[in-house]
Amino acid sequence: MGRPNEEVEALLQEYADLVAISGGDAFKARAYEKAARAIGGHPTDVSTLDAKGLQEIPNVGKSIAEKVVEFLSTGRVAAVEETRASVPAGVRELLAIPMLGPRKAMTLYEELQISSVEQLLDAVHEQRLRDLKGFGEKTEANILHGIALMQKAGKRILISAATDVADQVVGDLSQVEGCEGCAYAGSLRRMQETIGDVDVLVAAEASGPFMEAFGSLPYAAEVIASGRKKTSIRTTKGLQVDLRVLPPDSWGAGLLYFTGSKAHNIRIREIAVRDGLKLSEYGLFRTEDGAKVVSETEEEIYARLGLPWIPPTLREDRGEIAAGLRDELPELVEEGDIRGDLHTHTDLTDGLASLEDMVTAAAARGYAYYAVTDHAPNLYMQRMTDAKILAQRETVRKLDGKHRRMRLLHGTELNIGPDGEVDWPDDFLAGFDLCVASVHSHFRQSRDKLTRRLVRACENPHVAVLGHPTTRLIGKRPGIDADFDAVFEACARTGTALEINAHPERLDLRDEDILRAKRYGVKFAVNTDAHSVTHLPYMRYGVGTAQRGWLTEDDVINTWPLQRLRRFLAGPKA
Ligand code: DGT
Ligand code: CA
Ligand code: CA
Ligand code: ZN
Repeated sequence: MGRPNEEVEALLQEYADLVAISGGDAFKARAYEKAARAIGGHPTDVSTLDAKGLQEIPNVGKSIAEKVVEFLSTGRVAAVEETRASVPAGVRELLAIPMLGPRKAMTLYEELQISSVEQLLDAVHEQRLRDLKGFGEKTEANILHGIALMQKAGKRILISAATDVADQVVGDLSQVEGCEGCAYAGSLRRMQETIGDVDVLVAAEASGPFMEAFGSLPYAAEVIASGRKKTSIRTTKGLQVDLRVLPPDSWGAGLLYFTGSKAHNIRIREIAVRDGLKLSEYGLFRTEDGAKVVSETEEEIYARLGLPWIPPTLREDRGEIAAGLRDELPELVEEGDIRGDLHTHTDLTDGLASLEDMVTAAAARGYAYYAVTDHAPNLYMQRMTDAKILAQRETVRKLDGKHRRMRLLHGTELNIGPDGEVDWPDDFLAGFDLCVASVHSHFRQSRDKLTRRLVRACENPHVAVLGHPTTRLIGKRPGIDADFDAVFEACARTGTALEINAHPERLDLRDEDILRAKRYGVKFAVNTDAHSVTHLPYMRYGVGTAQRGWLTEDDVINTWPLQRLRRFLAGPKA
């Protein structure tokens, strides 16, 4: 897929895993991992760089740069192939299990010859792991839990990966002669947090040329099924894409039908039936004589059923039909309403880009304001100090207003400690424009303890935003087990905004939690938590999630003018 940086990132990460599994130098494995991350987050297309240019990317040295050049020119790297050959594929598969690292995977293979997830499950159930050095009942429980998480995520993929593929397919098919319309539908149009397959629709008189073009796209690895109405492919990255070609005059009906959700479709079909109508992917018809009523646009179909057009992100049968019938649909927040990002990092901690580069990229997005919130000292590996953050503040003040007049806020992302305490004393915290506070450790405390911990963080007068509140990582780590109703209540009471973290692996809070929290009168902040300039556009996924939670501009503090935002930050707490 036209994203060399991601391909190189995946290759270097695989190599890092292979080195670690095969008992190689841990330092070397870490070096490859860091380089993988740096290249993945690098804004320039690496295929346009030579070895020298590559070495200007942080964490990319000579030997790594040479491997990247080798990969970009030949599609393979000899050193990686060699290491691959020495590690059974099944062992590397084990690494996909959350909470199972390379060292343990290697032990499992060497001591018990385990080289697949099934074999590992058998061994756990037969209690064969307990006798291994470094394993115990707790490890067994973790492994079982990890496997369950992985299986639950199944083959669903992150919304970002699906969006990249869908944009590419829509772009390519729009070029085919005779195309009168092309768009993606399904769960991706509804912006669900993970995507099973991508559904693309084309409006055209003749389907043949589109089916043909689709099957021969350079990133189509395999045609799974092909027909006159529908063709399915699997991309080189393993994602399924379905293409359906519709007659142009049933575009609206097709779009509505294939956007779903199934539950939403069933509801509107019920309304149609009550009106003596029949709704299909071809249009709305009179039951009596089969005469077509409307079919060309979604608006016309909804209107004939007594409904306003319903935004796809609401089409989940969560009350949108009833609200539409009463003409009480929310005016959803949109990406264009976002005036700034309130949770971002730089290379002062674990970000990949400098403060200047992040600010320049943020200003290019047209933001009115932007907060820099690097990690605080209690996340020891980030090595933050008072001196460093104060020096950063000076630079922030100098850059304030210099890029397209964008205003800068100097903040930090605090760590919520095991008892709800945060970094730095009160007087030091008072110097920040904004404090985000997040849980980064001690995920497995008791429910009571976790709840009290989060509530206490909200009660801290300096904490304005609760960052990635559940800390879940999609397909990798479950959210923490707290009484979130109590947390939402505390946020509302203390004027603490809940973050909707837009990173596609987090999307935290998720839609259902947002809906619940909104009932407490909480405000939200949609933030990217960007660690590189390439993460700033993740905002769209956060806004999609906010829409799925029925949020309006008024609910989201970073759509507000700066003055109103500042009043909120000073808050009832001040
Ligand atoms: P996914 O792919 O699992 O992330 O979820 P969707 O919603 O994209 O589901 P998918 O790809 O199976 O189908 C796309 C849409 O097409 C779905 O949301 C509703 C519609 N659809 C497909 N098959 C049927 C069906 O048999 N009955 C109804 N009512 N709708 C269907
Ligand atoms: Ca789908
Ligand atoms: Ca599908
Ligand atoms: Zn964080």
